[in-house]
Amino acid sequence: MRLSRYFLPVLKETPAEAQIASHRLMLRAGMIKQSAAGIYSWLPLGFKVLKKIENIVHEEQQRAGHIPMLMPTLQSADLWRESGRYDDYGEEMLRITDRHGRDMLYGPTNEELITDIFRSYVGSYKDLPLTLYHIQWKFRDEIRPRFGVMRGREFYMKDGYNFDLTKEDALHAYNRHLVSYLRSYERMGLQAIPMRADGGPIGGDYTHEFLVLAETGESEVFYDSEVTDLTFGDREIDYDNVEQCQGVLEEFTSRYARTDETHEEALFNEVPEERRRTARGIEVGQIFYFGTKYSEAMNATVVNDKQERVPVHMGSHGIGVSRLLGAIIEASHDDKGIIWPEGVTPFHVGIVNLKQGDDEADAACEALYKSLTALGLDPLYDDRKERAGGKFATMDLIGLPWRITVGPRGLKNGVVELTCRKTGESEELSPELAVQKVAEIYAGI
Ligand code: P5A
Repeated sequence: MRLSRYFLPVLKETPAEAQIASHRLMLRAGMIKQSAAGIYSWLPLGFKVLKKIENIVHEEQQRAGHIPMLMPTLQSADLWRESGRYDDYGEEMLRITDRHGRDMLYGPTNEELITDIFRSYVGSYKDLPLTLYHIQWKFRDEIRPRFGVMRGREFYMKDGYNFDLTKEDALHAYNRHLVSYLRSYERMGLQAIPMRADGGPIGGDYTHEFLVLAETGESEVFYDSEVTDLTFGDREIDYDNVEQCQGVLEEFTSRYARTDETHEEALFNEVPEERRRTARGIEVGQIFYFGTKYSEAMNATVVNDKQERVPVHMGSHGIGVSRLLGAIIEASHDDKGIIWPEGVTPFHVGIVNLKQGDDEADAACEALYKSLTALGLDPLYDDRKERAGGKFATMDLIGLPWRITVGPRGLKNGVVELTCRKTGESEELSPELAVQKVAEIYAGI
């Protein structure tokens, strides 16, 4: 993309309404624009990152054997009356009446809708196990939407639902989700720690939240510092292997790590004092096992091998896709702007032409742009007639992990400059080597 033809409405001033870095930076970098309290338009740069995150989630869900689909945002109230949650959900549910006077709602989550789909088509244990998921907008009429996309009213969520014959099978589905979530967050450059949590309005007492540690996080968390040493890495996992998935659960959840809702001071005090930590965290996902809560209320049953009709065991699993942008920025920024992890960056590399209009510099930038694109990379070429300082400031603000700077002086010696956004370190190399290096960096991502 050439910046002169892109739509990147960066702001010079710091918006007064933004209280935390990620919100400020998303507004300043022209990623989002508020349309109403807690509701945002995703401008091209923000949309690009949103799609990158969504794509990682899709890949990791499908790697785990979960099946993508799409359900609507608007739902009929009838299903929620069946489960008993229509009244329970309270003011957070946005209720709508259509022209025929039918009660509708903008879905805050989809347990009811998916259970209805399941019971309409599945009747035998032979069709299990089954995990369906979608990535769709949700609406929760939060009393205090704040911090931009972090606590929105309309937000983008991946929500998955498993249907199993037995509790054991459903717990395997739970473990599969835990593994796939760990992988997903790491690919986004994040450490998200699974912590024992509370079921809230979704229900179930077996649930973990995934938290990214950050001072601006809304949850208070208590943990054994050893949990921050754990990484999933690129180990191979067989998602059908029950013991392997259970092993990962034990590895990542056996130490003390809890949100304030489930915190137990006495248990926490058993952790050696030097390892006890109290901090704040951003909840970027939650997984639940809730047994037959919805299947019994909504009559979602299958016939087992003894010809008995039994309710299925279920769980649901959510990732806050739009919230993740905020969480990633909270975890990775400096006073100049965002620093995108390579896995989610909107463009792989920026090209800064120090002297637009200079034949040699223009030609070198064009050549770089072509070679990078030919390798399947996605560069952002700042081809505007602007001061070098302004171009650098924009690149730093929007946070591309790598920048190639091209100017007449370097070109005389046959070199361009490759700069790492995170460390600020630069090296001079030939344009060919710079392209090769960028390609190598992204080869495994
Ligand atoms: C699991 C999937 C559920 O809704 N039902 C379907 C279960 N879980 S949850 O924890 O309530 O939400 C899942 C994740 O969505 C994100 N999230 C939000 N993001 C932005 N703004 C909000 N107002 C908001 N509410 C929830 C969180 O990341 C949460 O973990």
